[in-house]
Amino acid sequence: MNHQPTPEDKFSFGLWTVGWQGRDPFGDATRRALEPAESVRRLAELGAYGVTFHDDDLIPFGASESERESHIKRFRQALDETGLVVPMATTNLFTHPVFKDGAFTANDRDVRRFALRKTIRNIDLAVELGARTYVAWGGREGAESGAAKDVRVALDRMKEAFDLLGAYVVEQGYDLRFAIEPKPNEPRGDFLLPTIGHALAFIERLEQPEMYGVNPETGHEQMAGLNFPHGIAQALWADKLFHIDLNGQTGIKYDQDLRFGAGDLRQAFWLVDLLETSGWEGSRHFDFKPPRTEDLDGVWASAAGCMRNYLILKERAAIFRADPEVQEALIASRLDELAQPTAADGLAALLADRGSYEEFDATAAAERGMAFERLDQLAMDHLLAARG
Ligand SMILES: [Mn+2]
Repeated sequence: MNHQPTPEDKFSFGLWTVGWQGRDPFGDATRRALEPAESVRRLAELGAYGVTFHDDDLIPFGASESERESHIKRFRQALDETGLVVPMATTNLFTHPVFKDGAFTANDRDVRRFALRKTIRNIDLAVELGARTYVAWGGREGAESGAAKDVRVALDRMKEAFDLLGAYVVEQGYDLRFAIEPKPNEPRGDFLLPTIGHALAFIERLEQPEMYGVNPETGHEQMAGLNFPHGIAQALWADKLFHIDLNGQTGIKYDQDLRFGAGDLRQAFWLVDLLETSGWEGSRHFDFKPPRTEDLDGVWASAAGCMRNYLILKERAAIFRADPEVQEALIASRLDELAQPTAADGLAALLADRGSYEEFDATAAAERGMAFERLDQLAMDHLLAARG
């Protein structure tokens, strides 16, 4: 198979990913700044479909109205020239020092009001550029110490912010949904809405829950030691996977943002298998950071690697699913039985069924092997291209 991406693959990249200059807590930038239009052109050449942005990626914080217009104009020209689309946009509510204690949940009320206005301003631009999804990552919503943040009250403020943003979108008649991005920590000591599960539970408390879903990121769940494909499966099950951030991470440590496929390769394989078999139609969005060891050639190699790894895993997963021996192994592991309802005969029949309890042979059932190891080795063989 050809692993050359095309726009039909729906790969998208944040401007801040390839545009990352390599500044980290211990070192200065190792690369020059990229003009957004330059990134758009290079990504289009590589076979991408879309590009996404934070307001400040496109228009530097504090730019004048005329500067703002010229930045937008140059970006729009590059989009028109290349055919790249903008499926999503988001707000930077974490870089400027004003957000040091958060944005929607900052203890300072005037900071919260500024954060909402900054977000609303970029929602207008996002819609103007065709975005249908608005991501919200609370990059400073959290605390380092106990008394500093009353978490229950902060969650009231978080709900208030999302309800106001939802009301604005409805009032304007925009076709836009919000995707909340969970993360357990970094740069705050502990974040609010740290995992997919926390975010899903929060959404149900909002005034118009149907307008909100999640934007899970591979590394963010893995920083909490969680299984990313399992989290994505639950988001899909809840019909709440509104967007996804693909990258790589090796276990519980700082946010590595490696290119997709680096890090936990087995989880990457199961994730691609899940996305491709679920019929999910969202863009495959990469939120990674080309390591600061790389020059610009390395940046584009890293971006190309994200897409290539996705396509290779997609191919390996499809071959895995089509292998007759795998299909047989799935039956041996009784996946077909998992798909059967437990009591389609109803509660009364279950209670009357002596075979389900009084005459149930727990010892015999306990002795039945599940045959998962054979199934998993087949997956491993396919992932490593030792089969098919
Ligand atoms: Mn990350």
